Amino acid sequence: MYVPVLYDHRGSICSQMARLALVEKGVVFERREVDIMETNEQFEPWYVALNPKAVVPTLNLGGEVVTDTIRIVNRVQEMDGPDLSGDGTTQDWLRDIMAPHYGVLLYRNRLDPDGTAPQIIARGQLLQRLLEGRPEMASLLEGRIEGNRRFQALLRNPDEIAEHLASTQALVARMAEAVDRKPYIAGETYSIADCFATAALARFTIHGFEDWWQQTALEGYYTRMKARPSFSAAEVIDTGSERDL
Ligand SMILES: N[C@@H](CCC(=O)N[C@@H](CS)C(=O)NCC(=O)O)C(=O)O
Repeated sequence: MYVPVLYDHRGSICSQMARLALVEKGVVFERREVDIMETNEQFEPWYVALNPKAVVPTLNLGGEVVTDTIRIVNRVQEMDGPDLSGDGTTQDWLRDIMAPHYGVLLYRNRLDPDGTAPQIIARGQLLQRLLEGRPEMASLLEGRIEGNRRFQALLRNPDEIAEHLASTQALVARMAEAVDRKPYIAGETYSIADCFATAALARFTIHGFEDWWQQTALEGYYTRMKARPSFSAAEVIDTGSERDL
């Protein structure tokens, strides 16, 4: 028998979603921290061989390598353990809760007065240097450089940032409606949609968005999710400052 290995980063929201699914399923797994912030380990050839998009998380099930958080939690759901499949709305929730541009929510408060984001500019420069040193990764790195350019342009546009905030707030309102009708995001039982919702609400808490759901059914829901043993076991982070992420 193998021990599943999750390649992840402690603070990454996608990693927290995957960890919650594994813990709630009762899977015994090992974590391998990939430093996506300081040393940019995600671009090391050994990691790109596992995850060609060079992002976390990646789940290795004894040689079956699963990437993309939605695919990972669905694969975890197929493993032995409690049924986390939810109802007919589960997959829509996974897509919708993954949809916000979490980077915009984070970096909108790290802008210089002229709208530039020093960390994102530094990331673009790093990608450029990597491209020069690793021509074999040209297609991956050129795609990421283009994404970095689009991200920088977006951050310079206050209207676009406001649109992202508004659509994220609308998502939270829909989540509140869902848990007003049923105990969990996707129905009567805990599901992988709750793993996504919990990690997202944790992140929104760090951003200071709690007033979006105060005095809605989501308030009690989040209290219940935090009280589950999985919250601490999966190291979900909802305290500290945006700077620590
Ligand atoms: N669609 C991917 C997105 C993964 C993703 O963007 N992961 C972030 C952390 S939450 C990451 O690895 N960032 C590192 C980087 O952008 O270089 C998934 O769901 O797995």
